Amino acid sequence: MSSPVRYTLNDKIGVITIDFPPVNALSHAVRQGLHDAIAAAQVDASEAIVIVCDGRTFIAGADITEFGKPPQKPLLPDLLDEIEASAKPVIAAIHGTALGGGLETALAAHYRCALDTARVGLPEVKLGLLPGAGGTQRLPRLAGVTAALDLMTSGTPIPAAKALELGIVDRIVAGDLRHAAIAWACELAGGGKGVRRSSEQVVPDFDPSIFDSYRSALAKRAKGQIAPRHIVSCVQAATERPFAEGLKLERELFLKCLESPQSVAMRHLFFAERQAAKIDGLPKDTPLRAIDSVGVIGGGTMGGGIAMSFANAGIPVTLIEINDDALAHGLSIVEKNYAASVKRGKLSEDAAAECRSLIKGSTDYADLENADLVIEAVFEDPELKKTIFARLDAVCKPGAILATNTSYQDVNVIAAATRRPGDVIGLHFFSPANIMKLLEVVRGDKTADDVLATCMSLAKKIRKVPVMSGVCYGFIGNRMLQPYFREAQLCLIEGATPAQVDTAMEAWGMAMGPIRVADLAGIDVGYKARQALLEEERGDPRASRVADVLAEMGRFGQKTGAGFYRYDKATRRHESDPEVLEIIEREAAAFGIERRDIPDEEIVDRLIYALVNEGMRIVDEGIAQRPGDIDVVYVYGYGFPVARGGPMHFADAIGLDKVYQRVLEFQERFGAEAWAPAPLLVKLASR
Ligand code: T1G
Repeated sequence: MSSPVRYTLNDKIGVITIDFPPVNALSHAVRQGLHDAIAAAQVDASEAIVIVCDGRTFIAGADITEFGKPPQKPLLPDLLDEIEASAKPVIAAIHGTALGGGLETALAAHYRCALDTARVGLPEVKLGLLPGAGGTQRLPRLAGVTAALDLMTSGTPIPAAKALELGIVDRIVAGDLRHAAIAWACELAGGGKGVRRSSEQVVPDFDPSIFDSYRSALAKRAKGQIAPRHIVSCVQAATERPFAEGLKLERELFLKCLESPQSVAMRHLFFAERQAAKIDGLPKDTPLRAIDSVGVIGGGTMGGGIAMSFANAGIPVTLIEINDDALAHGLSIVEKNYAASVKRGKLSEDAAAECRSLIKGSTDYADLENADLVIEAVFEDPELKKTIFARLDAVCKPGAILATNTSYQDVNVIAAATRRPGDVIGLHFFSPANIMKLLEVVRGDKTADDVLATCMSLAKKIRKVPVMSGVCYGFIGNRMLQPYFREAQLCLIEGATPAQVDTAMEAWGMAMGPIRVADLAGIDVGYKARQALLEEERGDPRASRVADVLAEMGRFGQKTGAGFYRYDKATRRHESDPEVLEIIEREAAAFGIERRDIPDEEIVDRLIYALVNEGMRIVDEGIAQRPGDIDVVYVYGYGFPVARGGPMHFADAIGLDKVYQRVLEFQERFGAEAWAPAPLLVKLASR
């Protein structure tokens, strides 16, 4: 098998070319090839060396698929020391994204040039890791402590212009990168410019208190994650210890992270997210429909956010409302959201104005006749949705995709309201739709393959993470949320307080506890959904009584200033409300429940295992293609901790037999039907 690394002598410049699709990851073969090429260049007639990549990007990091396997030499840190030790100047020529070990390779080189479209970054922290090939020691020496900490603890890449400003790259080039890099190498060699080792640079001045301020900020922002705080220790070592000693600490802490369950979980999510974008059985070359214009029905919170998602990706949107007042209100929400993004520095004034200009309002469905995609985002009234789809069927051009943003309704029933059910699909956005990354793509029984493929690929274009779901009540996310909320409500009526349930779940890692989520989503929403169900479909009355009482009192949550908690009008801060505790005790007594102290561990297990058990059913029924899809849904849509990898990965990590035993125990204690173990759980646990 030929090496993915070529070495050619171009006049007096040695050119090392890496060609290892799709992203030139530093696999063993690439490392070996680089090692051989650098060694060859040391002894040939070359006067300088260029490292450049073929394909769509410079090295995008170590090969993540090799993690967890026995390491093969040359190891990356040693290879990069060889590159830095080269007697001849080494130039890294960057295009696409130089990430992780890729940027570290460039930092070990003596000079760096980049195309103006390039981006560089150290995203290891998103994998529960830290830069493990000298990045924590070389970057502070080149770009300073603050920039180094920001790049490594955020994991967010920066554009080439910013990298130039920070001294990470030395030159921005345009046009033919390889040619420009070779020309520059000639210049350097001709100008007698020798090697310039990053490890020998001195860290620019810095404020020593920076490390503690980052530690406290990260303790909040990356609650419970180990990699961010190890990154701070490594960067601090770069300012206090000789390079070699700093490298030693980096290696030690890198291996700690690599072996941690957190990194295993986050690496699982990396691949699960990419797998989720693939539809089993759908040919890769399924033709896609062109989506150059979009219509959105309903200018409420969801409709406005959905319109912004498309406008932010440069796709013009027509926002439809029933009358001018409603339209003006809808557009004012969009205005406010863009103003807020500018205020937070997320968007420049110009960019916001440009996106805003792509959103047009109308009250006339005829303005949708040429739209390629129309998304209905009105409130959850099944009859209203059917009426809208019948109108769209009459107005929209053949080949237009008709989508519903329903959170739980039957997409097949909605599709049947048209003569073109093959063009109907569910696109379930999450609130706020212009921020939340998750998009549940709901495949109806008659949804055409090209409609599905188009929407999965479109999701990436509007910077969403797509996960396909089959049709069932609540699809993947909201269906699993029902038993999760059921257990939260039962823990309340059996003895816990709202604060105890939320604190237990947030300490475990959930972004927000279930009771606060109920107040945020609106207690009236769940109440109306229950009222729309038949009595026997509403499930255990003990699990909704308190919420029903609050809803009937007009306590809908944050939006009314009171729900399970009371909310401060100005700060929106929540506080416990003794009146709610009285209601819980009264309703418990009405059910004849003797309330007891419930340990936090039991609260966590009941809620998380309820999720897992329902997740098993969803996989078994084929509603989700694979367990990893469920993990992506919960991490991107429901604030499940990334460091635990999602509910299904978490169950695997602690052992399905242990989960099964606990579910059986709960079945014994809390009810045969609610806690009936999913057949797939029984099967896998017994194996
Ligand atoms: N290793 C192995 N496979 C990778 C990979 C990597 N680093 N990066 C991408 N792939 C695969 C991916 O699974 C997919 O495969 C295909 O490439 C296309 O990816 C020592 C420890 C580069 C911005 O974290 O962020 O270096 O699904 O669909 O949207 O300090 O990939 O087609 O079979 O994402 O155009 C640090 C990870 C590693 C960057 C391109 N590097 N990659 O995005 O394509 S740790 C990263 C990305 C490290 C050192 C440490 C993105 C991308 P498949 P894609 P994309």
